[in-house]
This record gives sequence, structure tokens and C-alpha cells, in this order.
Amino acid sequence: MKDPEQTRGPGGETHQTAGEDHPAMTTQVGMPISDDQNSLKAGPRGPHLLEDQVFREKLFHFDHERIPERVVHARGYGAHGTFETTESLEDLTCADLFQRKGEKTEVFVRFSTVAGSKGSPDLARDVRGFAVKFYTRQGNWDLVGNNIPVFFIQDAMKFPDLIHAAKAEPDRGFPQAQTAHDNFWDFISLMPESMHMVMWIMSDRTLPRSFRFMEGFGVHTFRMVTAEGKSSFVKFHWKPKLGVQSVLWDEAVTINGADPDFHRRDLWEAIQSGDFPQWELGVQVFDDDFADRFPFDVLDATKLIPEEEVPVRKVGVLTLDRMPDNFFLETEQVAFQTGNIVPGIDHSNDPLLQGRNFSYLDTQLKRLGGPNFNHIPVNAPRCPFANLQQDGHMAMHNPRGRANYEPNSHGEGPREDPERGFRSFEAREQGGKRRTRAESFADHYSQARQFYRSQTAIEQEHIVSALVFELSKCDIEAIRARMVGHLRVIDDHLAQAVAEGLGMEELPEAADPARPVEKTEPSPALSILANPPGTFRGRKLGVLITDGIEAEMLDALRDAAKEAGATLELIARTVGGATLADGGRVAAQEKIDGAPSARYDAVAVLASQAGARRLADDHDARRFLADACAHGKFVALTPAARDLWFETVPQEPDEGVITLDAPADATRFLEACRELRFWSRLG
Ligand code: HDE
Repeated sequence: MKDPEQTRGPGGETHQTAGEDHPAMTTQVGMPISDDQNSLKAGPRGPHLLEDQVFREKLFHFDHERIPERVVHARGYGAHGTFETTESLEDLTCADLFQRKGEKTEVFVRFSTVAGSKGSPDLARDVRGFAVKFYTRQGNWDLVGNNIPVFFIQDAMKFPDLIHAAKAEPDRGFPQAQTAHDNFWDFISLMPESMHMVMWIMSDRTLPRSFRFMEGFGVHTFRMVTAEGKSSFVKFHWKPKLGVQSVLWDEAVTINGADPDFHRRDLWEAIQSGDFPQWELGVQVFDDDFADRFPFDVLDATKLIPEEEVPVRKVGVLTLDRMPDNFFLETEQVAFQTGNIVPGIDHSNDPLLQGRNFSYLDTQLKRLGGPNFNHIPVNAPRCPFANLQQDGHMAMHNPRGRANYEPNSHGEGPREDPERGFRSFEAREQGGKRRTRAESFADHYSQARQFYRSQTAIEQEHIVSALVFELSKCDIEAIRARMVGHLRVIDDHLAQAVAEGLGMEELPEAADPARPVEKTEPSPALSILANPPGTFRGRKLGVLITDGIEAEMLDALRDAAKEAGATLELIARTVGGATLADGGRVAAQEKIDGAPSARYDAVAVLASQAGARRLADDHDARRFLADACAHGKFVALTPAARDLWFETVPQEPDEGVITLDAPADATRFLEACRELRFWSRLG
């Protein structure tokens, strides 16, 4: 290659040409391009010439860049990683990936929101998808789960209705990425089976602090099957090693404006910095006897099995350690399918799962344009594969040789393998063909009540506020009343608090449950706040700095944050940063108006006397501190910055506010941050 040269346009603008560092640009078929700035014209000011194949190809390809977004879970973010088996499950399943302790399996994971389109903000109040593709030695296994262990509906027949109701209303084309509108609550209030899920979606679960701090669930009951054909039922759980954490609604609203990519950025930054997020895979295993004794049907996806009844056994660790090289190639084109299972794992008769098995295969045809989407590298198995499927759009792997049929006498081609091949569990089925719902699916309120009553007082308040917020966006009064009628069956206090929040003069008539509500015990495992992680690891500290601060204090905070496993971001009045008392200069990562304190898990303000006075005149700095206080954050302040507190915050500093008198106080502050929030300020 020759050295790069510069060419000049008519206005003097320069363009670098191919050389040592840059390969020659070519068309799709490899023809080198001489000029990527100008189309071919008849004369300098003349019309385009149709023969310009370089221009035509470039625009043609651009015009076709978009593919349909996913009809649900359109907005998502993926990463590569590995799954390590930490306990052999050979007694329960012949699935190869669970046979050997220490076995590592490559995975691709995609997290998503459900209702919003591709460009919607990350912190919409919504369920999160948690889809894992395991590239096992026996083929791909896709565990396509959510961050909530139950679902809205019991039968896949109602899925299109649910999604139509949740998404933008068809006549007006809004609202985007939220359920706070009439159509959603109209549908929900007419579907009592959704009440358990309603408790979950109105809880803090739908406002995760990031993908790294949320649980995942396979939702359905699946089967694990041994080589001898013995089956156990199983529910899959993902438990984040860093614990579960959510943001407050008020923070979510601010973050969606300041950083709509909040969750993407978090995962990107964590993986790029080598702080690889991890989840443990847990299984709840039970047999037919338990299933028969359980008061609800284990095939009903609106029910969960409390962890107190069947403990979660940890069997492996998922580590995400590599971002895709290219978002579209992998995250956008990855095709998950509940139908992708491997020998040793099988479906149950859950009618939601059975319906999904059709939908996921079908939807890929629309989205990826043909039957060969498994030829796309992110979807292709890593183990050897061979079959006689051929042709179709974009075929990359047609069978080789003469025989593309079986049986054949050419001695060619793959053959079935009765030893290693997938066998369905031999479930005995009976009954006439009918469109029906099992009687055992009829209790819609007991687990909704159990969930609500398993929450701490703060979490219950959040559920009340979320319901009041959402229902206040419903114009139709009858819908609000119908919903409160359901809440009356779930919990009196809940119904009353919501009715009050909606300004109802009297409680509407209670719904009429088909089954009496069971007196289930609370399940502490269902609460986030009752199970605090006790660590600040993986969290982010926002430090607002001014000119004239001591380098020692900044270093002490940096060291303490590092020690705690947290990251630290500097914020200043300009990204140029600040001049320290010793004359040194530090750059900031953020300018104050781009970094509201809602984006951080805890904040510090390091200000000199003069710096604090300037901050006191800055609306964004005042809001930074006032919000940190209002959101119950731990706050560290230099003595001068305490003046800012008194000017900004209408309450005295409490124990969640730590003064940085000496560098040692930085460690004290980071220790306090392990509690994540100073809840008593909010209570
Ligand atoms: Fe999905 N779902 N779903 N879903 N789902 C899709 O498949 C569907 C359900 C889930 O990151 C679609 O490839 C039906 C439950 C995730 O690419 C589609 C029903 C759970 C993802 C589809 C459900 C999920 C999807 C759209 C009711 C949790 C994103 C694009 C029976 C256990 C996967 C696509 C990714 C995506 C159908 C209910 C999780 C249309 C019919 C329950 C995480 O096939």
C-alpha cells in the first residue's frame, strides 16, 4: 500500500486517501473506489449519471439498513460471557452442560425492556428481559426469561391483546414505553389473572438500578430429564452476585432525560473496565408429589414457588466479560427461541410456554428475513452440526456432496443418533380436545396478596405510589374504579391508600374472586430491601469538585472507592475540571448539568470556601445536592460544602451526611455507603 496522501476539495477541505494505515475502500464486489466524496455528474454542475454504480450501491445499501424491530423487547443490550457449572446435576439431567463441575459453556445474553421501541429510554417502568443463549456441546439452549418470576397471562392466546394494550394507543400513537394509560389498565382490570404480575410491575423490580443488579427467572416450570427418562420439574433463577437494587421513580424520571442509555452505559462501562458482572444460576427442583401438594398449578405462569418452600440450589455462575464487536451484528440479530432446548431439558405443558414455542421461531422470519437466521454467527451453534436443510434467502451452509436426502445409498450425509439425540419426556396425556382453562388456574389473588405482604413498609409505599401515578393517567374513571376493586381483594390497606391517592370519595365495589383467597405466609425472599447486599461494590460515586480543594482529600476518596470496589466520576462546572489547592489540575468526566445526582449511588461535594460560594449560585449544583438528599443518598461534604447543604436543603444534615474533615473520613463514608440508601431520611 502506498503512503496516505491528501486530496483537496474545491473549498480546500482535505480527505485522506488509502495508505499504510487505511486499506483501500472498495465496492461490495471489491472494486477500488477513487472518490468517496462526489457522485458522477455530467459536467461539474450537471445532473447525476445513472451509470454511477458506486453511488447507486452506497445509497441502495443505506436505504435497506433497517430491519423490523422486535415486536416486543425491541430495546435491548447484549454481551458475551461464559457459564461455569459449579455443581454437577447428573442425578437430575443428562444435559451435557450440567454434567461436570468446572465445565465452561460460552453464552450470549441480551437484556431488554418490553414495551418501548428501540429508541426508548432505559429506565421506563417495565419488565426486563433476561435472555441467555448457551452454546452447549449438544446444541444451543436458550433460556429466554424475565427479571420477574411470573407473567400477566396464563395462555399465549392473550399475548397479542396484552401487548396491544400496553403499547402506544393505535389512534394517537402514544404513550411510548409506559403502561400509564387507559388501554393498558382497561385490559388489565378485565384480566384478574394479571393481578399477581401487577404487584410486581408496580414494585421497584421494574426500575432496576442496572442490568447488573437484577434477578432473572425462567418463569415457566421446565423439566430436567435423565438418560433413563426420569423427569423432575425445575424453575430457573439468576441471582446477581452484587445483590438486587432499584432506583426511585423520581430518579428514573430524571435519568431518562439526562442519560436515556443509563443501563447500556452501565453494562458497557463495567465490562470495558474489567468489572465483569456475575449471576449464579439457581434451580428449584421438585417432583410430581410436590406439584400435586402445591396449592397452585405449577403449569400456571402467574404463580411462583416461594423459595422458602423449595430452596434455590446454586448450580453455576454466569460471567459477562466481552461486549459484542458490533451492536447490530450480534445484539440486534441474535434470535432467541424457547424451542431451543437440549437433551436433558424439556418443556412442561405450561400453555404460555407452549405458545411461545411457536412465536419465537415465527417472529425471526419477519425480523431476520428468511429461514437461515441460524447461519448468522451469533445464532450458530459452536458444536458441530449437520442436516439436510438447504437453500432459502442468504444460505451459507448448504449440505455438501450429491446426496441432500435421507435415506440415500451414496454413503453420504448425516444420520440420526438414537444414543445422543434429543428425546421428549414421555408424558402421559389424556382428555378431549377443547379450548379451555384448567380449574387449577382459577386463583388469581392469593399470590398477589402474598407478594404485597412480603414487602417492607417502604416497598409497599412505592407500590401504592406507582399505582396512583399510573391510574391517575387513566382518563376513564370506571377503569380506575375497576382496578381499585381488584386491590380490595388483595389488601385493604393497599386499596384504601390507592383510592385516597386517586381522590376517590368512597371505595368502589370489590371484585368477586372465583376462589377464596388463600392465607399464604409472607415470603421474605420476595422483598428487595429485606435482603440488602451489604456492599457498595459495582456502584458509582459522583464527586462534585471545585477549584481550591485539597488533593489529599480527593485521593483519599479515590482510594476508598477503589477499596470498596466502586467507581468514581468527577463532576465540575466545566469538563475542564478544577485547579487543586496545590496548583495541580484534574479533569472532570461530566459537566454539572449533564450529571444530576440521580445518576449516582452516593455523592460527595468537595468544595473550597470560594468554590462552595460559586456552587451556591449554580442552579444545577443546588439541585445536585437537594436531589441527593431527597433520594436518601449517602452524602459526603467538605466543611465548606456543608454551607451549600444549609443553603440548599431544607433539613439538617443527618447520619447519612458525613463530613470530610480528614482523609480518614473517606473510608468511613464508603463504609456507610454499603447500606446504599439512608432510608430513614425518606421515611
Ligand atoms: Fe416473549 N417474545 N413472548 N416472553 N420474550 C419475544 O421474540 C412471546 C414471554 C422474552 O432479547 C419475541 O425474538 C409470546 C414470557 C424475552 O431477543 C416474540 C409470549 C417471557 C424476549 C415473543 C411471550 C418472555 C422476548 C419478540 C406469551 C419470560 C427478548 C422478538 C406466550 C419468561 C429476547 C423475539 C431477545 C421476545 C413472544 C411471553 C421473555 C414475539 C407469544 C413469559 C426476554 O416471539
